[in-house]
Amino acid sequence: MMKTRSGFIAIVGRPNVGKSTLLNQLIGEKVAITSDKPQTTRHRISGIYTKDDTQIVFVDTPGMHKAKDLLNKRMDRTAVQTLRDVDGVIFMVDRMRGASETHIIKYFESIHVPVFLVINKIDALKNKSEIDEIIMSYLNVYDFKAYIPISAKEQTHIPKLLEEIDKILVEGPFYYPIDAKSDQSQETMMAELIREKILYHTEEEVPHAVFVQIESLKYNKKLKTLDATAIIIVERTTQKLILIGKNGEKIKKIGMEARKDINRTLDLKVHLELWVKVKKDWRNKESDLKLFGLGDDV
Ligand SMILES: Nc1nc2c(ncn2[C@@H]2O[C@H](COP(=O)(O)OP(=O)(O)OP(=O)(O)O)[C@@H](O)[C@H]2O)c(=O)[nH]1
Ligand SMILES: [Mg+2]
Repeated sequence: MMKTRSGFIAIVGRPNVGKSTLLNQLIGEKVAITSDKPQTTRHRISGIYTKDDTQIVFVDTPGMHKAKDLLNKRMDRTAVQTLRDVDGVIFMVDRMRGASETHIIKYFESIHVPVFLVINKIDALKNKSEIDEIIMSYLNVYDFKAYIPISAKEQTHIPKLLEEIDKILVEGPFYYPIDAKSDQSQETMMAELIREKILYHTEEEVPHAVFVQIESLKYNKKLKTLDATAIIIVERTTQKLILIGKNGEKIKKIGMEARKDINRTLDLKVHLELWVKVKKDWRNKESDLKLFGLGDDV
């Protein structure tokens, strides 16, 4: 039998630095949703990279920050716990070291695996010398395995990052079939794609107050489509009104874009029905979080 090599690599960092964008580029497919709003990723998502004799499971995590509500505290903990189960860590940053980066680095002291400092968004820097300034601010605070400037968006230096990760892999089994790309169910991915459109079309507190749940999925033999009903949960009636929009225009647009993306990303023809429901303060209720798969035991 062929000898195989494998490993689990966590991707951690502050919210909005580009972790999920990198995951998607590494896998070559949309595995995780992304947005310009912080706290987009809420649970850990594995993206599976398989090439020749090598399989790397990249574990995307929610952005780490000082959390206020129970949901965000849970998200933070998810990221911290992921650090314990991996063979290496990508610590992603997009600026010089500040208090929040220093806070995250503290968690690396108790794990005994290599940590790569990945400086993302170099396409947005005006000057190459800024990369050096950023790297300098991280020297002497932790013994990073390597310092790798990249642009996840423009796919700059991603092979270099893979090369560095490859060096730390050891002999091990393939944990997933060779054609697997993600550990997410189709249903979860569908809900995530709907949430991504909501993130795009709403502002301020609304994106954070939303949870999407697929209520029913039925195959329609006659039309050869999947009939899906999704419930969009918000925390207040005002948020519900914002989401629905004037004459229902906003929700219609969200539904249309989600349907198109589900078709493109999951290769599924769906008929999508969206309902908006208010569940007061769900982000702070253990019972609701549990119901949504974000409970204490995850
Ligand atoms: N200019 C530039 N923007 C980027 C790059 N990578 C990601 N972005 C943008 O940064 C924003 C955040 O990207 P995400 O991938 O959702 O960030 P994240 O770290 O997963 O965020 P959370 O899930 O909220 O923690 C999006 O608007 C991306 O398009 C990059 O290399 N260059
Ligand atoms: Mg993310």
